[in-house]
Amino acid sequence: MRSTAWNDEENKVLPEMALDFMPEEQLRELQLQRLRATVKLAYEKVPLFRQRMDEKGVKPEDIKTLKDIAKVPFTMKKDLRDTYPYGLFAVDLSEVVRLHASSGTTGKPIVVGYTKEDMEVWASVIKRGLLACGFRSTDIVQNFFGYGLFTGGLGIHGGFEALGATIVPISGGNTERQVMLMKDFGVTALAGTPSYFLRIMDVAEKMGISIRDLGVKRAMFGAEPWSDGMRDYIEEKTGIKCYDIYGLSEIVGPGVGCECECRDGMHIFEDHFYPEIVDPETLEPLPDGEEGELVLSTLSKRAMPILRYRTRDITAIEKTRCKCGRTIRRIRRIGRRTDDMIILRGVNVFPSQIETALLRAEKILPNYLIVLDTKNNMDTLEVKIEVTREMMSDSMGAMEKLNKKFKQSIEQILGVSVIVTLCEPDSLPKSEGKAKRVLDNRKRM
Ligand code: DLL
Repeated sequence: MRSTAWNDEENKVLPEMALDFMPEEQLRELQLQRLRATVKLAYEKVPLFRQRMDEKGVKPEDIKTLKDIAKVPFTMKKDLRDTYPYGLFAVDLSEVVRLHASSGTTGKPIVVGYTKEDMEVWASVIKRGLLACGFRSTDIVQNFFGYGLFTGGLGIHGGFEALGATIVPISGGNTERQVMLMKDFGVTALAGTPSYFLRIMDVAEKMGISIRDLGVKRAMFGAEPWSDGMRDYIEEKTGIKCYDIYGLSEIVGPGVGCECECRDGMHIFEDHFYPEIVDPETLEPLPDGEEGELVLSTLSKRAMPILRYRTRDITAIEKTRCKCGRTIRRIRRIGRRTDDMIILRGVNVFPSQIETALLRAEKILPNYLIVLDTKNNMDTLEVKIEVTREMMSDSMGAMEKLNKKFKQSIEQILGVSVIVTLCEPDSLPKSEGKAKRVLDNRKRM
C-alpha cells in the first residue's frame, strides 16, 4: 500500500513549481528572450513564417520588447492544414520523437510534432498544473482521456508520470469497466472529459456503485467547455473536487493553462506560452481584463514553434494577481468560441467535415442538419440528411445501405460515432441567408 503522506516542503522547492512564482520582472525578461529566439527560429526554418513576415516587412531583430509581438503576423488553423503534414516543422524529422493530430476543418487532420525537449516541457507544465491543484505522487490516477493521436490521453499521461503518480491508462470507453477499475484499483484521482464522467456516473448508479464511497478525491477535467454549474453538480453528487485544465494541439495539447487550488481562472504557463487577447473583429490587442479572442505564441517549442495562433477561444486575461500568489497570469474559464467548431465528447468536429463526408459518400451535397443532444448523460450527434429524389428508393434495403454509407463516411472523418437519420425530401428547414446547420439541444448545467 502506498503511503498517503505528502511532504509539502519537499514539493514546494521543486524547480518547476518555483517557476509559477517567479518575480514578474524576471518572468517578462525570460519571455522576451524566448520570444526573440522563437521568432528567429520560425523565420529561419519555416518558409510560411518567413514569407508572412517578409510580406509585412518584419524581421526577427524588430522584436525588441514584448509589445513588439503585435508586429508578428497571426497563424490560423488553415495554415496548419495548408502545410499538411510537416510544413511548419522547424527541425529535421529525425529530431521529432512524437506526432499528434487533431481535426482540421475538412477531411485532413492537422499534425503537430515534438522534440524530446518539447516532450519534457509538455510533461513539466502539466505536472505544475497538477501540483497546483493538489494532485500528488501518491495518487492512483484513472486517465480516461482518449489515447492515440488526440493530445489528451498521452499528454496528461506524461504529466502524471512526471509527477510520479500511478497511472491507470484506461483511455475512453467501456464504461462499466471504468467503474469496476475505479473501485478495484483504489483510484484516488481522475482525468478526462467532464461530459464522459457524467456518463460514468450514470453507469455507476445503474451498477449500484456509489462513486462517493470510493476513494476518489480529485479530478482534472478539460478539452471541452464545462460550466461552474456542471462542476457543482458533479461535486455535490460524488464529493470529488474538480479542476479545469486547458490546452490545444496547435500549441502543445493539455497544459497551456490550468487552475490552482483557488479555482479562480486558469494560470497560463507563461514561461512557455505567451498569451494575448485581441478583438476578434479588428484583431487589435486588448488590455488585461477585457474579453476577446485568445492568441497564443509558443516560447520554447523547437519542433513546431507557433507565432500568434488565433485559438478562436473567447476569454479574458485577469488583471489581478491570484490569491495563491502565482505571478503567472490567469485566463477566465472558456465557455465559447468564435467559430462553428463543435466539441463532442472531447473531440473537435466542424460542420464542414460532415459536408466533406457527405460529398465523399454520394458525390452530391444533400441538405442536412446536425442535431446535438444528451441521452443517458452522454452527448450525441445526429446528422439528419434530406434524401434527394434521385437517392429515394422504395426498397428498405437500399435505404438502409445508403444510411450505412453516410454513417461510415462521417465516422471515418470525425473519428466519433454518430447517428444518421434519412429524411424525406424538403422536410428540413431551408436556409434563409446563413444556413443554420447545428441545433444544440445538449443539456448544459
Ligand atoms: O482538447 C487539448 C486538451 C486535452 C486540453 C485534454 C485539456 C485536456 P484540441 O483537441 O486541439 O486539444 O482542442 C482544443 O478545445 O481550443 C478549446 O476550444 C477546447 N478546450 C480545451 N480545453 C478546454 C477547457 C485539446 N478546459 C480546443 N475548457 C480549444 C474549455 C477547452 N474548452
